[in-house]
Parts: sequence; structure tokens; C-alpha cells
Amino acid sequence: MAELTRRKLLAGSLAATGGAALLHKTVPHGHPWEAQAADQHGAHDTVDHGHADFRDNRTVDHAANGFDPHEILRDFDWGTTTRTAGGQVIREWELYAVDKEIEVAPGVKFAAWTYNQRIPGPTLRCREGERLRITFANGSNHPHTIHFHGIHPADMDGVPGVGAGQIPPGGRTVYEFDALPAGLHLYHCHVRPLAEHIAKGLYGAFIVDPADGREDAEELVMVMNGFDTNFDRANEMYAANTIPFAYMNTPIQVKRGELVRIYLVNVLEYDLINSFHLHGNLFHYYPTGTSTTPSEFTDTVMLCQGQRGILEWRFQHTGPFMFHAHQSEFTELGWQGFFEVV
Ligand SMILES: [Cu+2]
Repeated sequence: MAELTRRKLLAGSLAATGGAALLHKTVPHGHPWEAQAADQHGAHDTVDHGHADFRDNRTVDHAANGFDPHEILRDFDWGTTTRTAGGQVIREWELYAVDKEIEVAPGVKFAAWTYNQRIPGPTLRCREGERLRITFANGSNHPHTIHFHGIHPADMDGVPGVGAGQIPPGGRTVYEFDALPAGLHLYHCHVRPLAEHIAKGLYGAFIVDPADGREDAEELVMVMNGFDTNFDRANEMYAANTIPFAYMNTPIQVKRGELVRIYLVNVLEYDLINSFHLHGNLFHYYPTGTSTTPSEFTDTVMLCQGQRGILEWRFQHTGPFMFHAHQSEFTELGWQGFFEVV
């Protein structure tokens, strides 16, 4: 039997089997520019932005998944706070790992491992210098951890063999450390085999605001990810915030002239790099969000796994503006969307 690979899926020459066959039917084989080319030849009377989508305009059941990429965009979890006698803020969250089947493309179910039943996990947000306390309970059938990026003691690093180490099914632990440094970080499971524990869905964004905050903005979180649905250690679909084409189906509404700030994290497994490209504009890029001086003014950034950065810009024109990975293969397999600037 022919080996299943995503490239054969794309070539459309594959004998239909299992989930791969479903995917073959759901991923579009047309190209966004074909409708426009047809327009130019007078074949169409109506304006068509050439929105790529799943076949037949189907989408996943967000309610059944229990999360929606549009809500994840603006969902910042500030936890709950108390203060020490000395006045330091203690900020607390409860995270749990649980195995959960999610629909990652219409009709394509993926046996995911999640933090708090969503992918990405909650976007944890705090301020520089606060004391953070994260209680982790493992409700999964596999051992897991939470490994945070940032500055903390070794025994809070969430890796096997150090501190609490691997948390077995039914186990729990508490990670506690000060929020340092200000910037955009991430968290993820660090149990081996690492690629599987990450690719199954155990990751999330971790934002440490500067003590004096950032300028008011329309803030959005995008965690760039993908899914290997046929277990060949290559992704069949790509997205920001898990569901391919979600922001094609429903563009992200922003206002002309307002400051847009994206917290962009790349957790994509199995591919060496990922990228973000913005149409009709350039943005200031702050790698890891740790400096107030941007490293560049550009329209495309490239990130390897674990890299993240803050993007800031203002749209000068109204209308639909695309954003997508600038690896065309990722784009066509789901990692694309639109801003609707009003
Ligand atoms: Cu794990």
C-alpha cells in the first residue's frame, strides 16, 4: 500500500483510507487567486475575494469542541489574585490535563491532549514581579508536566527528573515562581516523546506585562500550530489557534487607525519553521516582547518552534486584508485569514 504523506494528499493521487480520506475531501484543491483570474477574464459578474475554505463551506463544530478560535483570540486569563503581607500580588490558576477528542477539520477527529479542554490552553496573563502559583492536576491517561518559559528556579522548570518531575495520571503539583521577565512567553508539556506531547495539544501562551503596562490596543493572541492526523510525523493541516481557515470564514474585525497588537507564538511541531505575513501594511516586531524597541519594521516574520514575538501596527485603509503563513503549503492547508478593517 502506498505510504500516506501530506504531499500525496496534496497531489490528489491517493487511494482513500481513514481520516486521511476525509481530509482529502475537506481540504480545498482550488486556489484563492483562481476566482480573481476568472473575474479578470469576465467570467464572473460579482466580486469574489477568493476565500479559501473547507470544501462546501463546511466548518467544525466549535460548540462540541468547547472552544472557538474567535474567542481564543481575545481571551486573556488573569487568574485570581491575593496579596502577601508584604504587598506582593499572588496570582493563581488551576490547569488540568485531559485527553479529549476534538474536530480539527470537518469530519476529522483528533485524539488530542489538552490543558483545560482547549487548544491552545488558556492564555495566562500577569504583570512583571507578581508571584505566580499554578496548580496542575493531571486528568490524562499519560504523564505530563507544565514547562514555563521565563526565569524561575530549576525545581519549577517542569521537566522530568527535576523538582516534581513527571506528574502521573491522577497526580498534581504546584508550580510557583515570580513573573520574570516582562515579555511574551509560552508553556508546554515537557514529557518524552516531546514532539508527541506538544503536537497533541499541550501548550499555551504566557504573557508577562511590563509593570507599567503597554499602550492600549486591540490585543489578539495567535498560537501557530498544526495537526498530524495520520501519525506520519508531518502535519496535514495548519492554523493559528487550531482550526484551519477559521479567520477566513469569519474575518477578524478591527478598526482603522487603532493600534493592533498580536501576541504571536509558534508551537508548530514537525516543521522546522513557521511564519506570519500581513497584507497591505507593515508592522513593528518585538522579538519575545522583551524590549520596547522593535527589531524591525516588516510585513513577514519567521519563527522556529518556541519563538514568539509581539507585532504592532495601525491599518491606514478600510477593507479586507489577508494574513497567513508565507509558506504557501501551510497557507493552502489552513493557515490563512482576513482582517476586516472598518
Ligand atoms: Cu505531556
